[in-house]
Amino acid sequence: ETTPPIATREHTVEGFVREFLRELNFGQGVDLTRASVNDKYLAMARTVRHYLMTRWLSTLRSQAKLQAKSVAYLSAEFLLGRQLDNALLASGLEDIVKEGLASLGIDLEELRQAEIEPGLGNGGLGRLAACFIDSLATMNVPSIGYGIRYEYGIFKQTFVDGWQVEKPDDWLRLGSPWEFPHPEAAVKVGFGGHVEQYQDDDGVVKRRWVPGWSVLGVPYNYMVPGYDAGRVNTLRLWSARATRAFDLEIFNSGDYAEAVRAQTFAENISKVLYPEDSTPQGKELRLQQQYFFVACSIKDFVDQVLPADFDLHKLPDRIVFQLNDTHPVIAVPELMRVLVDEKGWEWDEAWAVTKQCFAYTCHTLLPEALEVWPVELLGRLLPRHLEIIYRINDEFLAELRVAYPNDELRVRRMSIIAEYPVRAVRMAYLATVAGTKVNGVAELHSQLLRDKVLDDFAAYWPDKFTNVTNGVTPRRFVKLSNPGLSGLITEAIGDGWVTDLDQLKGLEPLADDAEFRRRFREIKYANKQRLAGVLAERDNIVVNPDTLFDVMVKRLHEYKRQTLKLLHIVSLYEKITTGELAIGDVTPRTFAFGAKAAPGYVMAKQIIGLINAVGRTINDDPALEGRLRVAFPANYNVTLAETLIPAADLSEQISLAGKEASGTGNMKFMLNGALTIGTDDGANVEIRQLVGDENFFLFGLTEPQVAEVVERGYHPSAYYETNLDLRNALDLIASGAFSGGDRAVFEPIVSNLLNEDRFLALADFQAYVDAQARVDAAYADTDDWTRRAVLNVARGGFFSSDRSMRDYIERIWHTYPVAPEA
Ligand code: 26W
Repeated sequence: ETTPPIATREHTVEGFVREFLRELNFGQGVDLTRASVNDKYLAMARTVRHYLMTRWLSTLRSQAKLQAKSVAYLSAEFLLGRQLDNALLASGLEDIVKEGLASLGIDLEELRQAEIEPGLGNGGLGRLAACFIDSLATMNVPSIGYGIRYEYGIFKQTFVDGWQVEKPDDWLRLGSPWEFPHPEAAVKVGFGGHVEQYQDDDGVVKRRWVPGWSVLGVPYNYMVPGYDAGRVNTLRLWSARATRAFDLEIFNSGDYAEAVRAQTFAENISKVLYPEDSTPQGKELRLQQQYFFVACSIKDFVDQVLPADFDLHKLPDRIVFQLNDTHPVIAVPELMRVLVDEKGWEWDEAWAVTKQCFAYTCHTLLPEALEVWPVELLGRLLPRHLEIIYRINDEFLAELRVAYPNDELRVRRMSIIAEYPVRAVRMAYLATVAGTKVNGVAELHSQLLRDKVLDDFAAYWPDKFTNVTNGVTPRRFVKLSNPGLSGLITEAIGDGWVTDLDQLKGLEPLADDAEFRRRFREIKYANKQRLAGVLAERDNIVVNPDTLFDVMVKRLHEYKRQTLKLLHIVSLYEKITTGELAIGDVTPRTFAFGAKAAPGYVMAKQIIGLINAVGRTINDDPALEGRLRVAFPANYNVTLAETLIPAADLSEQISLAGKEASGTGNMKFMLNGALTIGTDDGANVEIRQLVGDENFFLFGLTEPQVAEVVERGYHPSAYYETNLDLRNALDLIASGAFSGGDRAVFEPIVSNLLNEDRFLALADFQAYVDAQARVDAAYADTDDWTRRAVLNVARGGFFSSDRSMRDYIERIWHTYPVAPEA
């Protein structure tokens, strides 16, 4: 058989220059002398992606031929970050491009800065999905990511008088060179309507869904290029369009305005990413989004990806749908509906297949973050799915009643349907019942899932539960974001670490090498200078690279306890202003924050206001002699993380024990040579085990201690009354010292801490301050600090997302790598 050839590009400077000019002239329709930065960026992006095309097409071709078992990673969020550098790295074009652009008098850095990052995620969960697909491609694992092409990503954060104000993230406005739209391959998705009974050709009574309305899902493909000649996998994001029938009907009725409105209605589904992180709003549009992308994806996989003659009974040998939290769990009844209603299978037959096709990852422990959909809403939007969920639940409960004949209370506890406060579907329970495996994202988190959140299920299905500790991609978060350190590492141990991060172990002996430490320190210093430049340019913020960079970047949430860090800062300030502490005895520090608050999360927005207010006061106070500074750049995102993290000395991971599922920022800091001050929470536990107690600043209550304190009855005011430093800090905030004398402004924060303090910030205050004193002492010995920093890098290899992928493969997916044909 003859296979048509795939076009290739010439990997030379001249070849690149030719392709680039062709894109600029023919693609953008401009000549270099008149090209804008955006023209050049777009031409550059298209040129680079052409260099990846051969690998992408041959990956697709080999997958079509081999039909190897694949992973479909279903995620409502993919927080990709900028694409250009990653594509350059993956295509091995960096040197050629630098030379080629230079010969044209173009500055690569300027083009880099022109890219608007696709912020299609909120935080940890979305960025994790992006790291995972990078690792899967690099490791040659057949896989596809499925998600939503939001027209507006995570909002752009601005500060007005220190208060967060959100602006729409219009990330597509200057063009989107990384995507391949396929409107001709749109799929139709129904909503609403009713379920009807009918007789099939054999006279059997069946039920089927008659949707009330439908929309089209248009696939947009993105390349997911593996590092160093790996596969180029696909990320397929769905965009909603009105169906032709939908608006034609209304057009024919003569109501033009109504027809256009209908179009807007349909397209709203993929309009905007919900900025809620951890508190579900129960909004109808959000359920529409979830069903929309999941229905598109299943249809796509069954009808397009699989060969036409595929026997769906073999589906579990060909695919595993990994559910990234509960957001895509409606896929379970959807696959049942496809098999039973559309393919005409028996229920039992369909359930036997369906329950082998899914696995579920839980990313939280907060009870309020567990999604539940009111039956009223679900039944209105997806009536057939609700029926299917009821039947899954009926059969599950019947099974439980056999296993636990005298324990009706337990059976009710385990019901997928909650009865209170309203009848609702517990999506985590549905995922647990349907999935082959349920995993948490760090050892402690998985343990708490088994022991607390899903304890009844773990007792019933002990083997279903497993752990896969999160990881981060070393390509983006070390190699690209920290070129200085990457160069030093490669010089010392070769470049194998980029795809085999355990090789960082080879750096351990160098922690005792004074010359290595000197160079390591020099790189950290240069990274601080680079950050200082970015903050000056981007935010008009001045920071001093000769200070300790103490960094806390993550979503703003009470459980993460930005207020605890703030109390430390305020306490320091208070002691200096009262003369209790001489300014000359204070370790010069730059406290950097980056955090977005969900727009409706009032307390989180208050805390942002307070950080900025404290920052303004401290930064303007000449008595501090510039030794303390607060830097809170607005709109923390992946791009900023890439310069902030490599510049950090100290990583703040101070959530209340038992609340942070894993954390992944903690891993990025470790791999970039920051030391961690942290609680015994999430993946901090594993970080500390690996790096050693002596190289980690541990403080605070442990999870069992937290449980005990809460059990006994927690009274935050007791800490206020007995701890003078804490009282002084809180009193200073309450006095209006940071709000121009207005005591009302931050009163809600203070009274919340004194009266409720759900996350025990006051209980951990003294331990935190003591740990910060240990940080100061350790930092004073510069050379020894560097030794510990080197050990953090050397012992961080475990936190590569490549390792996470190996764990998923071994414990959950049972798939195999398949290299693309040459
Ligand atoms: C709107 C409802 C909702 C509920 C939960 C939205 C988003 C969530 C996510 C589960 C929140 C999230 O991003 N969790 C984070 O996942 C990371 C990756 O596993 C972990 O590292 C973080 O600890 C966890 O908070």
